[in-house]
Amino acid sequence: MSALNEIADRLDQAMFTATATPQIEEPISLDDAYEIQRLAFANRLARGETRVGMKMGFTSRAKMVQMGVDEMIWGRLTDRMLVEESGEVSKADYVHPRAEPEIVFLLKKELAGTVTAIEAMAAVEAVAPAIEIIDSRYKNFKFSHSDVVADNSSSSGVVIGPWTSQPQDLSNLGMILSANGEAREIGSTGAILGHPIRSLVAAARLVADRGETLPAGSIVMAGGATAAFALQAGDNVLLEAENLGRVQFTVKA
Ligand code: OOG
Ligand code: MG
Repeated sequence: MSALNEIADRLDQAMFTATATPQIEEPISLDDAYEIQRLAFANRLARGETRVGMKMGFTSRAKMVQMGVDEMIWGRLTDRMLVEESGEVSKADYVHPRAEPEIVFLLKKELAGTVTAIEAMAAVEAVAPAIEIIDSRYKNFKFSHSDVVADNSSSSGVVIGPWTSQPQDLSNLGMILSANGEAREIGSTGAILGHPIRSLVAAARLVADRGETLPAGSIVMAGGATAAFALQAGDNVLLEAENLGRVQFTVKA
């Protein structure tokens, strides 16, 4: 078994058992980190999960500053990560989950490689507000750029709100993420690379760099517009996104 496989299995087990694992000791290249991500994801597919899309990370200044990584990253999503709107998650299923406000695109056409913002928007079937539940498998939620990529960019869960098929201007829509009626993070879709469509443009390019595409029917998460906050048992988390609607979920022990 190669070293990359061993790290992939360790990260997969950490995720599966919701137990923190140490950061990767040896410095690894970004290529190796994406290969570890691919290998660990293959374990999930082998357990019967299906791929539903991808997520972008570190597309806003707030997220880069909070985590100390200043380059965009991406991760893979499965059906098991989808949390029902107004549903409930169990804190015990995660290591140290956090929530952040996002925008999700549903694609009606495949996208890959270099595309313009107009081409990217033409491939979008619908847009929805979403709350991402991120969870690092690393101790203390601390990681380097390559560590977090190997850990599937902290992909863990997503609660998707109402789909809008003819979205208006997405450049500056207010987002309020609250817990138990108290605002925790306030931002704008404009915090995502100036306009969330730029995240979809970047997503098409980044997957193509690794020989992949964004197939029709897949969802693409544009990245957190604000910093994330730590979830506690008992939290009712609500995202209100201007013009796009509301989405919420509850955390139990
Ligand atoms: C890494 C994932 C980043 C985002 O939206 O920027 C991310 C992390 O913060 O753990 O999901
Ligand atoms: Mg995110």
